[in-house]
Amino acid sequence: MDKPGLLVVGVLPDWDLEALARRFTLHLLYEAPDRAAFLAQHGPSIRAIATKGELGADPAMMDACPQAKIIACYGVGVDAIDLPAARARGIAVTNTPDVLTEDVADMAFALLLATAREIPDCDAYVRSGTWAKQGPMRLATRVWGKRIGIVGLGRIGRAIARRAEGFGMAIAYSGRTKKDLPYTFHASPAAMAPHVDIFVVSAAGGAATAGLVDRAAIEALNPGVIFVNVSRGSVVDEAALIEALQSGRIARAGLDVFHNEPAIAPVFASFPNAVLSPHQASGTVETRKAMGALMLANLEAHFDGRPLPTPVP
Ligand code: 8YV
Repeated sequence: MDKPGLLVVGVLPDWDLEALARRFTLHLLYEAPDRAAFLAQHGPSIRAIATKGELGADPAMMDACPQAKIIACYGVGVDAIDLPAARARGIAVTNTPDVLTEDVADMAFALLLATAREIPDCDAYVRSGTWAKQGPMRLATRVWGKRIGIVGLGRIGRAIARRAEGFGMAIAYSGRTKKDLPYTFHASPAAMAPHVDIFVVSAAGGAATAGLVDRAAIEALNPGVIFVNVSRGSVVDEAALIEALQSGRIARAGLDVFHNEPAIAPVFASFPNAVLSPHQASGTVETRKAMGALMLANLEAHFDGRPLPTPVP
């Protein structure tokens, strides 16, 4: 029997492509020089779409693949998938929650420690021989025991908070609802901003949170604050963020996500007080294998007529 056609929107590791190819006929959209022509040619035989958090799926793609009744996302964030359009077409959407939570929280702390303790500069100081020539390096700033504020206390936000407990921090959060947790709740990022030394963004992306960390929130930050974002660039007013980095209100920033990835605003590269990362928070072999396996499990369940393991409501 012919294997069902699967549209693969973005590059996936070979181990995933091999596993998917056992069950599906793969159509690799990312290799196509002309996307529209590729979709026109293969769309009619495609019965499922495998996409990625940052690539999503738009209505034109859905319309080009009228037989596709599932979009499986390799990533937890489905903000780039047009969910109402999928719903209107009777297309199920799945994502990969939980399996990446701890890695993303690790990355938030990696960026926090790297910025506060100036790890990239430490590394350069040793490699360049400056240490041997000039002696001890300038002093950095402490992480443990500080006041951390987390925007969005979902799965990832809670994993960041658990790590913050280990660092003896006073923990605050902002979100839609107050949770039954021993952390201080603020109704908005702007309300939380003046009360923290470290400001971490971990809210889900999408229309509901676009610009949630607005200019008012950034201008309410304590001068000297450390700013970390591991969610989506869209959650933050990037112009205000850039101005705050220029003025020094934000003393240090650890950023894994940006507007317009991967062609981000070039000015970020000019900030000596920022540590930049290419949307890499879930980027470990272990987690990416788990994400690929969960995406495949969702696709298999769909074609076997079983309940989807992780549907997006
Ligand atoms: C990306 C992510 O999906 O899970 C998410 O929402 O942003 C990431 O895990 C990852 O880069 C795979 O493309």
